[in-house]
Amino acid sequence: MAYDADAITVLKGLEPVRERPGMYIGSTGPSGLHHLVYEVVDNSVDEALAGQCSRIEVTILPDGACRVRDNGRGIPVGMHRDYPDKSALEVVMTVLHAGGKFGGEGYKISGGLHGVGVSVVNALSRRLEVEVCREGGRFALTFVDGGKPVGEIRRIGDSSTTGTMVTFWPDGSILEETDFRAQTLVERLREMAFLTRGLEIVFRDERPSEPVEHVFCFEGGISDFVRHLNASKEALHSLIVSFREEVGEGEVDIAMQWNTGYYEGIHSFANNIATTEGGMHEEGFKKALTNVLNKYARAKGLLKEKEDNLLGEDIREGLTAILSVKLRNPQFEGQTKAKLGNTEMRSIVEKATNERLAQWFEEHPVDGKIIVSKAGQAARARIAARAAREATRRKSLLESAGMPGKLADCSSRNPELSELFIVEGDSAGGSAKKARNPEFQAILPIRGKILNVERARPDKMLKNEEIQALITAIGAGIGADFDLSKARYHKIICMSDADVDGSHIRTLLLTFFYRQMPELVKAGYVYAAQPPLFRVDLGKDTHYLKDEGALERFMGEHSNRKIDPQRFKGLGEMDWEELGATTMNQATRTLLQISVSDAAIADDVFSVLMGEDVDARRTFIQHNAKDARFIDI
Ligand code: 0RA
Repeated sequence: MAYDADAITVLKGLEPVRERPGMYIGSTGPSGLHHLVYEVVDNSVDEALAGQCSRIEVTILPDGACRVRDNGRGIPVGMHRDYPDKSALEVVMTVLHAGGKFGGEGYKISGGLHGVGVSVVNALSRRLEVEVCREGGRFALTFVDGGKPVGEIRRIGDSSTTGTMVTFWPDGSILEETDFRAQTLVERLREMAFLTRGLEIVFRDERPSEPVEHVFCFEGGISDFVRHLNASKEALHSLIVSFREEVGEGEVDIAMQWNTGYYEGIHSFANNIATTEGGMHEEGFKKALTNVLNKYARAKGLLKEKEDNLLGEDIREGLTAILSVKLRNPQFEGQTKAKLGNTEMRSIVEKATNERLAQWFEEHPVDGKIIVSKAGQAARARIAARAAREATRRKSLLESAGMPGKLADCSSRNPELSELFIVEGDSAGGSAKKARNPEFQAILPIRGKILNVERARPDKMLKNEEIQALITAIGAGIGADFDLSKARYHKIICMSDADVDGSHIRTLLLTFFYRQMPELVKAGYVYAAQPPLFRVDLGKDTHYLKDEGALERFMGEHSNRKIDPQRFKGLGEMDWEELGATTMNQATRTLLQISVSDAAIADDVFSVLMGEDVDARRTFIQHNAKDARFIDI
């Protein structure tokens, strides 16, 4: 069967998308907005996976629209079998699930988070223009108001090439925000380029007076990804372990390298979608990894007969790995549909890893010995850390009510209502204690900068007093023992100054939560307080304004009047009433919820921010300092 206009199967119209956008793009916030871009790009990447496209350009236009152009085959433009009066292009753009991937024929393997296709983007755009080059012509069609076609498809010229160009203006009446954030797009597009070896992805932001451009193309594929993730760390051995196997209609692609750090960074993908909840492919990989290393260590006498086997967690300490599988009918399960359910993938990945990794170790005895020795050290540190944890637990039982002395706890014992404010400095801590509602707001003052957990061994970290106080106050344990259901507060709010030091302290705290209590972050329990930057007294009234933008707007609204704004330099400058009214009172404050949508990207950001590489950190901060949302990864 010719795969063309006829292969497009039709399921339903676009109204459901506008009625329940969350079902299709996850949320109507920033993550949903960026999802629209990925949905279009995914279609172009599918063309690349089918061997039909080598270049994708993503451009944010000066007026805020997003344009995605590829050199694939172009969306079919002929009349559609099931809709005699409509072109296939119109059907693809206005009918859910009509992307051409559902007929069985056509794409062997395709990505896309929900596989709903580019029509969802149309449904959520106030305007969308599509141009296709195909069959010697250039064709155009425009839609407005969430997918209403303006006339019919028109042939607007000749063309000797093929490809698709989609330009869309997100609909601000449905999406909470329509401003694309360049850094978010850059990170995800770079990730897509790593995952699709040899595909060129260009990103251009034309909003600034001097447009910014990035070109991503990685001939090394996921090996380059691992090199990139480890670039801000110190590699334990120079080579990157990598192997790729075609299995049936799919493939398994693995690259890995250990670094001298203490955290595990295994990032798995299925059809280019991040499987942050793991799944069968990851299970198979971990099982084989533990097996291969123990066998190798015993065979080479690096592990003595009377010694215990190395545990998986010992072996994975400091490991950066990318595991990317492609398969025909991926089953996504789990709370966020980010867990691969296909059972056959477990044995396929396990078998490939058992064979190819064992072979690699045989061929690289010098690296092999270094890696096994690192795992041995991790095992000894694990035993020491357990002892330190036990000591923390015993010590906290001896103290009054088991809680740290500095904690001003709340009286409520209902975690859903309870909030913990982590406050920098004793003076701000004092104001916060006066301003709080003691029934459900607890205050934990911390002194200055807490330990950087990115660079400390787990047993050393557990001996740190501020860290101990945090663990005890939250009450849910730490690391592998962490139990979300024991968390004593469902809002944990980092309250620090709006200056550079304050943002460093906040980043140290977030690093600690992300590395040691990732479930807490994923559950959405972690927040940053947003103290205002300005105070303006007008007559009898006092106004608090959160940033320069708000101050400018306020001055614009009161342009008859003389305004003398006071700038807060830190939390300590506010009296307790002010702190309460602006930052703590539930009725008047704003909180920023910390989210982690992509663990590989978050891992990268934290390594850069907190790791050894000073230059990388400086560059990152210079690029992101102006954007207050940067902590919202
Ligand atoms: C349906 C069928 C074919 C390609 C496409 C859709 C297609 C969609 C998009 C969206 C963005 N870029 C795209 N490129 C292609 C197959 C066409 C054929 O067999 O020639």
